[in-house]
Amino acid sequence: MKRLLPLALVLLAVPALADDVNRLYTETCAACHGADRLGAIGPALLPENLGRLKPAEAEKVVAEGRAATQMPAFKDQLSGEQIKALVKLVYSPVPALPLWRAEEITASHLVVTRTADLPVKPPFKADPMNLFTVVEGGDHHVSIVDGDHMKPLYRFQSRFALHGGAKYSPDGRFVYFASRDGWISKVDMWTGKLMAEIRAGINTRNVAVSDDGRFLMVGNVLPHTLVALDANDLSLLQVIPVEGDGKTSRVSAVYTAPPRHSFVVALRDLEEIWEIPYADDAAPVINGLAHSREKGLEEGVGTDGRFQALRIRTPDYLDDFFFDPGYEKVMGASRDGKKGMVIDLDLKRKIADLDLGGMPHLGSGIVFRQGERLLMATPHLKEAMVSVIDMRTWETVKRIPTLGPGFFMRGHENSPYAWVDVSMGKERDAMQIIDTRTLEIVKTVRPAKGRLTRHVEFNRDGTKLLLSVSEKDGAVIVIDAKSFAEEKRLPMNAPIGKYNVWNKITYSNGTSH
Ligand code: DHE
Repeated sequence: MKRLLPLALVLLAVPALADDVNRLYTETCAACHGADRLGAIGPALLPENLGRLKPAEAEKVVAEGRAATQMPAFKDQLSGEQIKALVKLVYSPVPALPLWRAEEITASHLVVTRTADLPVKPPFKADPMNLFTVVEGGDHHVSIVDGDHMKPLYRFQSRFALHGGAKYSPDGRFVYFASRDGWISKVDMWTGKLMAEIRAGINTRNVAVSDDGRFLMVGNVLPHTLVALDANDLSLLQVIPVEGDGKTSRVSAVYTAPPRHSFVVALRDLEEIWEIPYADDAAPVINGLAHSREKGLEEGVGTDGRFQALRIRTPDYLDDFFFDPGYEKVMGASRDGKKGMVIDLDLKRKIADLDLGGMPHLGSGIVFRQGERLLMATPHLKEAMVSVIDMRTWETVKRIPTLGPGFFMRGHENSPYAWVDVSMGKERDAMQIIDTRTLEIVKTVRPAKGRLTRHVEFNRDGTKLLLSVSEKDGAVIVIDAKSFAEEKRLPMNAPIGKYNVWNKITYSNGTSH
């Protein structure tokens, strides 16, 4: 028979247990992950930052350690119960929203290499515009690959959990990364050397680079801020609180809109898009208002400093979005994933609805021409199809059924074929190839049977493409873009995103920006 503890004893035991686990955390984890759980040499241990890791996997990491990192195994030191309690603790919110203000950001700033110490010519024989950056999520490394000979040049450790696309300086010389923990790193593509780092947030969505190469804008989930950095040495320029109507908001994503010389920002908790002009001759935002054309549609956010945000009200929250090639219109997907809309950034209002269910992953969409038509295609995270939308009429011209919901789509101006994964469904090893002239699937390939395969990036001239087998003992596969024949495998540790310098700096229609 179970012995029941008297109620008073149970009540006394609860705080005691909480004290125990806090003490355990301080003794075992705080030195690397910070006493406040905001991260130090190890990543931040907050529920927001751990969203991609299941608690059961976290328990395994505590017990067995993490290969190729400084995370040791604790299974000989801690009991199963203690490991469970620690994991429960790090998945619970910290009592107060942590501060990450200008002073904390500035204190984290590190300049590692001086530009003057870099070579003036590439120390390799390959087109520097045809290099690729490959993010290897398995052991948090980055490889720089020579795209002419398809061989790795450098491999270096990155911050923990990079996320979002790598972004380049307009001349392609430097690459910028954002980690989910808010670290922004700048690396020289010609040497693989780390130039500078700064922690712009506690939990970051992504980073954008201005088209003139002068500024970076970082969008944060924690705290609710946008952070402007000097692209040269990553020093802090301005912290912009993301707030309006008495509420603050997380950032969904920030992108640069090159012809507008502005950053465009989608917000998670305000029904607004923000546009932040960065040109020196941009129209001023005065007392929070700027050249308002339609009352109530446009307001500015009065922060002190160079960067001011123009607010465009939207009929819904936009979690994901995509630009037309002229960067005048924004296609947005609403939070419930049931519909979409088109916002005109000049008119500053919604101009059309989009017939888009199944949670389209617009950020992964591509644009291509079909005769006179300008079409956009997007995979869906929750439906087994690719939607094709006419960018003049905003009609859905075709829904192409696929083997499963997908994450990423890619094309290139010099190839008639677009590649899409179906990795959100059961057939995670399949890639489907769509002929953009007929909008039909022409082939399904499975280069690594049963293994998670997704994310394509073409080389500079569109003749070859790289495909990721995104597993620990995975690979990047080099494929001929015409025959779809495999040419080579580069072994890599859970590679996900790959980013070709030329395609990115020219804002190719077939890739993400
Ligand atoms: Fe991403 C880009 C949002 C989950 C890998 N992802 C982006 C971007 C956004 C976004 C807004 C564009 C930023 C940019 O490039 O500047 N991602 C989200 C989510 O909301 C989502 C669904 C949930 C979340 O965890 O935040 C999500 N993403 C994932 C993953 O699970 C992936 C597969 C693995 C991972 O690393 O977490 C993943 N996301 C990527 C990659 C890109 C990306 C590789 C860049 C794609 C590109 O080609 O540009």
